[in-house]
Amino acid sequence: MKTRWYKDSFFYQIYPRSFCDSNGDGIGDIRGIISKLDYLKELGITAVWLSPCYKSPNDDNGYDISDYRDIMDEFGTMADFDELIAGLHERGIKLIMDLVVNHTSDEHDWFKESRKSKDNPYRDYYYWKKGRGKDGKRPPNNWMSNFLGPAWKYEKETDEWYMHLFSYKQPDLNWNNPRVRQEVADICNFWFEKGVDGFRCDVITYISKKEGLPDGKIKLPLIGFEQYCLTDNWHKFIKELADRSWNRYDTTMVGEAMGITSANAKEYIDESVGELDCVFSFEHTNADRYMQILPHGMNVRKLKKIFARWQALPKTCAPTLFMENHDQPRCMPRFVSYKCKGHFDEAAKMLAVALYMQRGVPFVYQGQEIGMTNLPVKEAGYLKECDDRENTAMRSIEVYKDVLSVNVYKALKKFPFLIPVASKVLAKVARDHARTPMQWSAEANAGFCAAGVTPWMTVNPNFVYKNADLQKRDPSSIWNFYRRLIKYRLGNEYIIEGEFNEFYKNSGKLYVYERRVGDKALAVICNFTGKPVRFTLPDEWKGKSAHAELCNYDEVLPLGNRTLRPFEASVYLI
Ligand code: ISL
Ligand code: CA
Repeated sequence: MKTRWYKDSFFYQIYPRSFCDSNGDGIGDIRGIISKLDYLKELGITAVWLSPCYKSPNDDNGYDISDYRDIMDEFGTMADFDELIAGLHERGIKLIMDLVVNHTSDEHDWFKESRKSKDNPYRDYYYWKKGRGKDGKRPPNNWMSNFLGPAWKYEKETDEWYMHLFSYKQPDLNWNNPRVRQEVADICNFWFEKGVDGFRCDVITYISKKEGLPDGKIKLPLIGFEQYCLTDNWHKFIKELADRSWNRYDTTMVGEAMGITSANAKEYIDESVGELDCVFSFEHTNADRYMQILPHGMNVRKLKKIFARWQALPKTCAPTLFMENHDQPRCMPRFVSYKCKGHFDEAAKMLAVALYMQRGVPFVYQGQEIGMTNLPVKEAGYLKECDDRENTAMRSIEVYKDVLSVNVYKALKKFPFLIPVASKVLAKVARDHARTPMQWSAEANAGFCAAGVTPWMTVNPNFVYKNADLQKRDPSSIWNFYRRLIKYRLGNEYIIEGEFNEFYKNSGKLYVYERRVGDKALAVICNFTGKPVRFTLPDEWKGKSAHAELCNYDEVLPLGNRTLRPFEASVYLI
């Protein structure tokens, strides 16, 4: 049944709340997406990953679902959704949705029942436990929520605590209950029957918890991680779900997979396993974090090492290729680490070449294709780094809306002296940065919503010169480069199947590799610095005729020993 269509596709992630507002309430919606289908077609992508659009009270922007078979009021109706999927399919674009089944919303009917009494038939859909200490006033174990604070909330009605690995409005489902597992299979099948082509599975590695829910190691920023990530019955649960649902359709199943790394990936994503097709692993997006918390500049050597480890996996394991999503800060200029003043566009294009000429399943996040940046906030002195031009600085504490950012500030109320530090960190890593409205044009509200409407989230002021409209008309824009690159990549046997060989592995400035098929290869050369860098041909490439395929400068220079221009990226067929 599975054609494994993900092997030759290009995904585009849509975060619906921030994509396009069609009805003037300042919130992106499905009809807004429908109005941009031709835009997606023009860009050339072949699949969309749509972040949650189900019924939700929006404590975590739709990652807290109160009805898995209905559409969020703000986003429209099921009829709109049906039109969306038809419109995508008409254009040859597949659709994968977001499957959020580690937890539900506390406003889901199951949880409303569950919390009523200990003998309610839904009690066992969730984790309920007595507290510790003689009066039961301490949480059942020491696990910490991924959104700060304890992973348990006390309910006096039944004198027990329920588990929530995220916000207290996102109670964890108990997968040990066979009824829960059948519900999940039924939900997947409901959407597959509607024509959905797959799912991105939210925090899927957390669904199985260690028997007895024992205390976890204190390994900041999390406590308990090893007790709920990929433990006990994980494979059993996923295998069962794949049999009952995923593998019965021609799907692509992408796992969001904290805990899966290049070292253990084979056990989870090899085709022979028949569970997930590929995963988002966060090794490379952590290459700029010190102890997983404090960001510093991207470590290019470390980044290359992580890329290379994924590339070295057997052909039956597909890596994903991404730099951004709705939880990550913008990749520009984060991933280049060198100052890119004066060369912003070249750097953005170079990153695209470095990433997407590799083997794997490519994803681009809305706005990445025009080089959208983090919000310019005062705290980090980040202003100048953010972009080429001056922006109006804003105070982050006033613009952050994300439950995680808000929790950080709440938690620090008692320690006000830490707020400036937290602000600096958030200025670089807050999830809010990826959630500012898509910049469509230089019109009011960046064309995201009508003039006079207040968008739900602050628009990045750089929209006046950084927007899709302008870039589509400029042949040398980032947008037009992405479009060319996507077209070049699709169907390209070197990129899809070629062997990956890297050169100058220890260079902290250059990323150089080839994608070989027999005696021909694509040669990929990327300068990660804003300065000219001397390049010497690797022996393997000497004396070969070379045809220039892709370059981020208008003036294409031949392959040879020469000086690379700042952030130059050149691809040759040799
Ligand atoms: O984004 C994070 C920190 O920067 C992560 O800890 C994030 O919470 C984690 O990757 C899980 O993310 C997914 O599940 C969350 C949801 O808030 C995220 O948006 C989603 O991508 C809970 O459903
Ligand atoms: Ca709207």
